[in-house]
Amino acid sequence: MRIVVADASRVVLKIMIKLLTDHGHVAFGFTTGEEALAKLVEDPSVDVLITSLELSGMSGFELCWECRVMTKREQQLYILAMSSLAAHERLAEALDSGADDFIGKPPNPEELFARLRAAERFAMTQRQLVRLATRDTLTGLLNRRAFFESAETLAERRGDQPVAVLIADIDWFKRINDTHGHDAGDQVIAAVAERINLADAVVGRIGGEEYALVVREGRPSRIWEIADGLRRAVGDTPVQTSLSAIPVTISVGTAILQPDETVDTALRRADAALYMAKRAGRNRIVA
Ligand code: GH3
Ligand code: MG
Ligand code: MG
Ligand code: MG
Repeated sequence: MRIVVADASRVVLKIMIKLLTDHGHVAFGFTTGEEALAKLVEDPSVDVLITSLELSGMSGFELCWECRVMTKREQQLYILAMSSLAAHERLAEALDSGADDFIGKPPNPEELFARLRAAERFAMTQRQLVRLATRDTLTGLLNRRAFFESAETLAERRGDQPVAVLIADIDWFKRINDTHGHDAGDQVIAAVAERINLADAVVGRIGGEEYALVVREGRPSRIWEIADGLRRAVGDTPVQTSLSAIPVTISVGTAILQPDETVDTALRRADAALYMAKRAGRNRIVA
């Protein structure tokens, strides 16, 4: 795991970091709460914070509290509070400040690793829950709700950077189901998802055979190229299912987010464009 340790004593830090690194963890030591917090805010991949409650400047209690407020993580940070003072009084206070668990200082290595194993179990459950809540099981893309959440967040923080939305819908999909069966249809849905899952976009499955993307792009010609790239990625090669190679095409509608517009309304405009693409014969883009 990736672990941040905060303790006022450089000696304690050195010992703990050696102990943690020897056990295969990646550890970062800080002598103040301010520095530890800065690391946690900028590095969302940290799993665990082990903090002494007695820090100069920002206290360990404040650090616990700030972590809960400041680090907007999809995945929770596990906080292990460490104190040499009257353990029981401080325990309640530390937990109320947002700590998950508590260990005496200096920590007994066996106890420390047992508590870190508990943290690991917690983190794994958390990851599974986040995945179940946000991902579509068939394609692994964001599900409808998570797509809108991520897309709106991206849109809110876009600043001067323009953003566009795209809707892609598989053409004549009912025929694919009717001709090749529902299982093959599912395989087509998954294969199309893989082909349109652009690395630098928020991508979701928002309907049965309907996908939506948000890209950081405002130039109409580039948006059209992105959309046509998706169209070709799907249409150029038939989808190989367990039984047959199925030719598949998509139609795409696009819209550029206007200032103050939400993803939801822009997507409605993209959907209207998609409808026109279908009317015009499918396997095409309407911007
Ligand atoms: P169009 O070109 O106008 O989009 O025609 P279409 O046949 O694709 O029409 P429509 O979008 O209305 O059809 C979607 C069909 O997708 C209807 C539904 O039976 C099927 N479908 C929805 N979800 C799933 C799924 O998870 N798996 C499979 N196999 N089929 C699905
Ligand atoms: Mg349709
Ligand atoms: Mg369709
Ligand atoms: Mg559809």
